[in-house]
Amino acid sequence: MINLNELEKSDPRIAEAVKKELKRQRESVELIASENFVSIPVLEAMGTWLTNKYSEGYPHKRYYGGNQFIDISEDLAIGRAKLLFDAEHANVQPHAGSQANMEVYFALLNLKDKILGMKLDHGGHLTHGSPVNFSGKFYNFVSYGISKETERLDMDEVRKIALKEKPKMILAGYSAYPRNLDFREFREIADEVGAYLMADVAHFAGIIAARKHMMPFPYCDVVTTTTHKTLRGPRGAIILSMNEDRLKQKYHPDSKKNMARMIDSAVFPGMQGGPLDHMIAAKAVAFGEALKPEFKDYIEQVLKNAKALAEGLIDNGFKLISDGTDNHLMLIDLTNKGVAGKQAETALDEAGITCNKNMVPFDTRSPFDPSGIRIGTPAITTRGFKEDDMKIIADLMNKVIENINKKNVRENVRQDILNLCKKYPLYSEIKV
Ligand code: DSN
Repeated sequence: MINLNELEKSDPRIAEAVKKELKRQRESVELIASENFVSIPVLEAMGTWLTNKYSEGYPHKRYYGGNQFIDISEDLAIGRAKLLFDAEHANVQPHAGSQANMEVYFALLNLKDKILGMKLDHGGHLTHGSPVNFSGKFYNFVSYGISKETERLDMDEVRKIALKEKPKMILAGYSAYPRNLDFREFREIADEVGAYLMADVAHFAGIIAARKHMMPFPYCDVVTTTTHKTLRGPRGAIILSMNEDRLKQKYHPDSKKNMARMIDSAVFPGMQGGPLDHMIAAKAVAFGEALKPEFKDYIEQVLKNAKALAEGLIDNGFKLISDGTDNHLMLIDLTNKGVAGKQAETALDEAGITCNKNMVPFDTRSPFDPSGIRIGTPAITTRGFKEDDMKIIADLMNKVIENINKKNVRENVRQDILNLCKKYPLYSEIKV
């Protein structure tokens, strides 16, 4: 049983902040599309003495002694990750998604090489070439976006850009795109221009693991994902790759290099030192959970809830990018409601609904005060929310947005949200 008894005695100010955060999570509707609530076993694994160990290297090949039990944990994490994603190789040591992406670029490319990725304001990620991020500074990123008419990816356009730019790598993946990706089409384009195909599936890894999205392998050469979004594990990331022989033939016919070795040495010693062994153990626990049939039910409900929430919002006059969703997230352009993203984020937060402001494609406003918000259903589905609750949430969101200057409306909605949250207790086993 997790409690904070010792923390309360030794550091009451931190204990207080930790307790208040639990109360906030329990009493609000968490719609941030990239967040989730891990299980108690995952929390327990994270809070162990595995954090005390140094284990540079990989299982059974370490630079420090005393790693026999760390090896068991990392071997389990690797084996489960491979099963979840049909991968031939898994590196479970990346500390976070940005590191994982950096490690792949470092493994396969030279500085200033050209990468074709999705535009940030069309749903791409900071590490997909933003000029303020290492990716935009160290590599030569060119980008594809969505079509203005359909608000979806136009693969003919991606192909045209790839043929013109001849990138060394094509990057498929997003952090704010509400539709599925077709890895097979990306592969065809990559083959035409002789590029590596990398997928960053951080947002939809859980949907892939539940086999509710096209599998990235065998189409992609390498796949990165964080472990804490739809996959519902601890914070962190992994890198997956495919059949070494195929890659050897394709890229390095005469050398001993292969994808697995290149990735492993980019992670350690290339970019990282000692792995976070307590987090790797927690990743293993979460992957074990994701291999169970219940995880498939969970992801199905995430998708049903997203569809129901999208419908509820559309019924309330909200403009959703691409007019709906295939996955766990929705991107809402608030222009027709006369409210900006930042104002909406603050007002909804006061009412107990947590989301984030977000650029929308072709946004004319700034990233600090964009036109939209992004929402998603992974966290509330973990709590047990169902389709009927989505209709209620959509109506309450509309109430707040339509009455953006009315504090009393927000206070009334806050009460409705508290009542809704009481129906689905969070971490009721934890008494702090
Ligand atoms: N910050 C994450 C998200 O919210 O999508 C991506 O890394």
